[in-house]
Amino acid sequence: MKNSALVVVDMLYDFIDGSLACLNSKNAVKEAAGFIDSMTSGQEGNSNEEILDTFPILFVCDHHPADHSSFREYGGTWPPHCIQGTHGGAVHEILQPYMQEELTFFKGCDPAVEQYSGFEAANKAGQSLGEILGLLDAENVYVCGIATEYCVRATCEDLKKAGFKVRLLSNALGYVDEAGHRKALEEMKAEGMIIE
Ligand code: VGL
Ligand code: ZN
Repeated sequence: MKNSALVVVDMLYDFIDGSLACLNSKNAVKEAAGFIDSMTSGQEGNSNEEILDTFPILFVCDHHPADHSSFREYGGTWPPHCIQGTHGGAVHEILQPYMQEELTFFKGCDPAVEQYSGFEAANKAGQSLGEILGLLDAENVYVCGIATEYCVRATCEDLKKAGFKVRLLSNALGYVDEAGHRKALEEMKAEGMIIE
């Protein structure tokens, strides 16, 4: 499909079954993979690279140093998570085949700075998510990921501000708290995001 892209936010092992395991995460990963299949089913037999030519999939990854200020031990509120180079910081294996270096964005890399929004993330070449989505000429941006109340929401709000049509895949979300998730969805709907 032309002018569409998918942003996968923090579908990383620590948020799925690790130190910050979130509700519905395993199911959310399966839903995300199913969505990718459904968007690319007309392209059966094609390589993942060809799929990405027509339906770009961008990955946002929490990518903390071991002494990040968001960790309790260093004055923050979270247990240590998504430390650079660890299994906990890796994207779930069923989504890994769709990853490309230039479409993978890292955030939370500076020990002193908390970054929830994918818009603050950069790829290896230093390009931002917004910059690349602009280059891809994406109009509809589908979003899935973890956690609804934090990084997913912050990313969606920045996408909306930047003028993209945000389509939130509500079955492909993991969350810290069920009531918080529902409230965030309601509020995002009111902010103009499309809940799919
Ligand atoms: C997140 C807590 C800490 C998230 C990241 O991805 O929503 N939450 N770091
Ligand atoms: Zn984090």
